[in-house]
Amino acid sequence: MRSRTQVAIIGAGPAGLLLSQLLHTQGIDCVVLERQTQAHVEGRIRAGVLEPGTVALLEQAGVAGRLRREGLPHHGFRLALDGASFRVDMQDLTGRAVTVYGQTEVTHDLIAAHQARGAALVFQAADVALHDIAGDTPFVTYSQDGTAHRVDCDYIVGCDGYHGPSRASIPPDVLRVFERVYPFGWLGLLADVPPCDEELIYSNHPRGFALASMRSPTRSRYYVQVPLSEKLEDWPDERLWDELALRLGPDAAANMVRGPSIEKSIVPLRSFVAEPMRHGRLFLAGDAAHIVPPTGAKGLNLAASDVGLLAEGLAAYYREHNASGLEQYSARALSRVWMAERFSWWFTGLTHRFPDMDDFARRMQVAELNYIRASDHARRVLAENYVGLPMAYALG
Ligand code: RFL
Ligand code: PHB
Repeated sequence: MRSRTQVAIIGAGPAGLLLSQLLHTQGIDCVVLERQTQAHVEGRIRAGVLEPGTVALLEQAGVAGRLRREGLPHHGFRLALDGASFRVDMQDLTGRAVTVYGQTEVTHDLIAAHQARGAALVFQAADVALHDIAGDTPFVTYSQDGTAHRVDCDYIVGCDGYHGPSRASIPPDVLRVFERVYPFGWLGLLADVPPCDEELIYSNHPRGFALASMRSPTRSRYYVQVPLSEKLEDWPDERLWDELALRLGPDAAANMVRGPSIEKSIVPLRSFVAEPMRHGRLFLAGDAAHIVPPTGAKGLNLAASDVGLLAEGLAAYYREHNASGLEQYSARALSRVWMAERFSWWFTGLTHRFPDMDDFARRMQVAELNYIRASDHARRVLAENYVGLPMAYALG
């Protein structure tokens, strides 16, 4: 079966779904092709913190109704060193706040909006392949239920995550990749218990990093740093709760409500950037082009700022034949990406135990955390990055 659209989007994660919704508001026709089932896409537990810029894009896309009602505004967060914590007041330091609202909910709201308007959102699209990306007549092929499909288009946008086919379609002599793999992962736990604090707690502890986060007043999300060799079956819930109580410190432990996990998984930590984010008629957005360690809560937010830029560029192109936004997309997106990469790498280094860390390196962490606690300037640098750097920083 053969069809035609203006923009073919590969991947129905937050990047692909938000882009499709933003393009819809501009009257641009697109198709989203997703390999997994809807249930699989909606069931993935991932990020939880939205920058104000991401919330603004979801508003612009017309999908922020439930987010406005149920999202939790967070004006600050806590940093703990060896169990004693202090607060970083984002609102006071930057005038802005983040919103705690799960990626699962964002994805759910975006899919619901697509289905309500009967948009072209194809689940279980197998063998997605990109063709003629460097030429003038790009197209995407896939199969579904044994039928072969071909979608002709003006542009292809690869929103298919780290393992998808889009980045792999760019010739290796064009693509440059930059990478850091960290020697540990995060063991995460989701449980239907009230959070141990009103705000998030990032903890640097001699036993390793821990994070207390949440999804709602009745659902908690916790993480502990673990070696990559660790097996999930060696972490029954009670062991994980004990470890969290130790690493987060006595105040958090006193308020911690334990309960059975409803999800538990180990995620490796990686920094990765692929340059450029455009090749011919293919654009990359979100995890397809870059990965950050989750410490800075930037992964989902970068996916959103990429597609915000791309939607603007495509709108100008279709509205007034102005291709400058599309031409500048890669450089502008990468400029912001690198700033978020730097922050995520730095915050990971500040809060985690590294296997090769000597006493000097530990003292450096302690001194830096004490400096952040003591200095408004140092706290403002942290808060400005955490809440999300203004797009203007990247536009030059
Ligand atoms: P996604 O969400 O990975 O979506 C990509 C989509 O593309 C589909 N796909 C294909 N579709 C068609 N054909 C193919 N051949 C395809 N191959 C793949 C996939 O099925 C999927 O639906 O990327 P996107 O949209 O760029 O969004 C990025 C965010 O999801 C990501 O940055 C964050 O979730 C990263 N991340 C976290 N970020 C945080 O800020 N905090 C976290 O706690 C956090 N936890 C996580 C995470 C990422 C994880 N991954 C990717 C392994 C936990 C995990 C497990
Ligand atoms: C989460 O709630 O999953 C979360 C929050 C903050 C992070 C990472 C993950 O930095």
